[in-house]
Amino acid sequence: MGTALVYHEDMTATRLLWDDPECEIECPERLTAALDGLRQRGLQQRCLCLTACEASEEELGLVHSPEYVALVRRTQTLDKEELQALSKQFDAVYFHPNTFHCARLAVGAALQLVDAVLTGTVHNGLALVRPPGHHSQKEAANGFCVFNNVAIAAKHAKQKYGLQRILIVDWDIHHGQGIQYIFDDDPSVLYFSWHRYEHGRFWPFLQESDAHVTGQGQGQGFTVNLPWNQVGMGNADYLAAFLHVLLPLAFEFDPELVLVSAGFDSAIGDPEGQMRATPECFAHLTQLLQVLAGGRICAVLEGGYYLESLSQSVCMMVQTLLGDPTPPLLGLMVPCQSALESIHSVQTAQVPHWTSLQQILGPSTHSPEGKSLPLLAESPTCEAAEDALSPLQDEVYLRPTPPICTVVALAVPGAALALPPGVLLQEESASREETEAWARLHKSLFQDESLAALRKILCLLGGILNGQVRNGVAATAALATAATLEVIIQRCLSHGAQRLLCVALGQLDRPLDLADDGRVLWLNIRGKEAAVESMFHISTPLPQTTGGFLSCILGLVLPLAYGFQPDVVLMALGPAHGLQKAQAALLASVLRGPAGGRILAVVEEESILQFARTLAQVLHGEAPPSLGPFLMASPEEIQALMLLKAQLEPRWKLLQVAAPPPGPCSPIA
Ligand code: X5A
Ligand code: ZN
Repeated sequence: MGTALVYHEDMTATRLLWDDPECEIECPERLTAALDGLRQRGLQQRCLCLTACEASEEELGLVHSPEYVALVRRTQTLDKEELQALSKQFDAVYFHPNTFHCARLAVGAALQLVDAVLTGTVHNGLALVRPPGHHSQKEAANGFCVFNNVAIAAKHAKQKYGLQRILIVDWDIHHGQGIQYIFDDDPSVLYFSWHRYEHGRFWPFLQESDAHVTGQGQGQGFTVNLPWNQVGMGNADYLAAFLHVLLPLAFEFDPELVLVSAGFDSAIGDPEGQMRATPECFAHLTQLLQVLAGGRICAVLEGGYYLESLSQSVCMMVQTLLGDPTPPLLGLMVPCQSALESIHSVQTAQVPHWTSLQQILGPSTHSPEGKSLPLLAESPTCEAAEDALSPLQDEVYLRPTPPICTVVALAVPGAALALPPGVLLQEESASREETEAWARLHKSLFQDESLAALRKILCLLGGILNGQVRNGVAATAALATAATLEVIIQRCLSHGAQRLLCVALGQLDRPLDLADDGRVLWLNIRGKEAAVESMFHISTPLPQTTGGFLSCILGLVLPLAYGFQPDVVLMALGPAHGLQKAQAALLASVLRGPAGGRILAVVEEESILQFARTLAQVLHGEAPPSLGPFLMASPEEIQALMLLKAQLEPRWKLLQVAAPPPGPCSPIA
């Protein structure tokens, strides 16, 4: 089981034969650049490489009319002038004598990938294809696209495997209007697309790319358009769109398969997109999608025209699909004003269709007379955010994978746990002298057994801090959990960690003598009131519904975690934590993101037998199990979350979900 890479070198055999500035960017080097990058970084060698085969005419017929397929087939024998004349009948398209062959390989590659994932040959994969597909329609080529690779793949997954819910995430910077049209009234395919829109002034200049378009008939609410009205969107804007729009809907939808229309013209340096997201951002977007559909992700290349950025972003995605940790996201984690307006517009359009958004916007927002939330603090304009973002680095950030991935540390023999393959049991302990020195503040709490546990934890933590070990799970003696946390925090701060995020579940108080200097962000999730003691000391009750829990993770924990940019994450399950296994797994899985995979999960000994295996699995890169049916958050849960967010937003800008609309109504204007 692993990651498939589907390709055929014949897909480099179509190219523009005449002068056309609009089409010349769609060139064969796009594929060779991506593949060279994968090879140079040793990523291709780690994938299951499959050679694409042409799709059959029957498979093309899942989306396209026989007449259109016949028309494309005839281009094989046309001369250059005839090809040029035919190309002119479509918008931003060129044909080449090899187009039919390449386009059939592109569809075939997408279908092979879906087969490999749905038969369980691999967990996930990427099809590197040309021509792209998402603009193509039943009877029309459009925007460099000939056949709609991803739409055909979705139809195939429904028809051959009986899937009932497929999520398509289109992160290409153009609107995949072809996919939208094909599944317009189909509630079994949730189509999400963000795209450069500029209020309709950007190609393909369509009204139906705007946020108010949500699908037809039974399919209402299953088309989700997020139009970007300015260029320069960056990592924080993309992350905010995932946390506050896509992921809430996706969890509620509960897909069986995720297809990604993986265009990288949304990355920095691309001449089409003019956006600012760095290649690392695509590692994080991929990792966030991996918690859906049991990790079954099939990505298919769409656009991407700046070869440097394209190849680095493809590497980031494949590396993440393979289970490697995500490199830290650079830049100020502050979404720009225009992005917040766009996010708000799609939330407003979709709120009648999705309970998860009703939770976010508050109970009254979906009724016609309902008012939207009180408007929130200012955020910088796109220009300001742009200045703050670092330019594309010469070398993409690739952390060497630590020699040891995931380690479980137990004081008692761990044989009963049946650890998953690839996860190691910690054998060594830190020296007694060193451990006693760390524990001297709590001498009375650390005796024989608890000291033995602490020795193991310190040894594991040392491995994580010095880069020998990626992450780990450790057991603490029941009475010593709080004291152990305190020692871990001190050890992190005095040995290299600039910022430490502690997510503490259950009855665990923030260590009293910890300075509130911004180096530790303490987030306690437990069964008591929401409270903001400081911008770095926050408590929130543990929601009892799946909807409330998801809102807490996506709307609070992750925005704080990504905004804080920690270099280590500590997740602690203390006494009376009340978490279910699937909840703990989801939390651990997403908390791998903000700190480059460096996370230590500490579990008090009563829960360790129940949680260690699951936590080790997700930290090792497996998808978390499903949370079960989506139940709407209770009014109390929604209120607690909104209260916290309102207090925290001035410091933690990724929490924002609404922005004041510009214009005469605005108090600042
Ligand atoms: C797949 C893709 C873009 C077409 C742009 C035409 N197409 N100006 O990125
Ligand atoms: Zn594109």
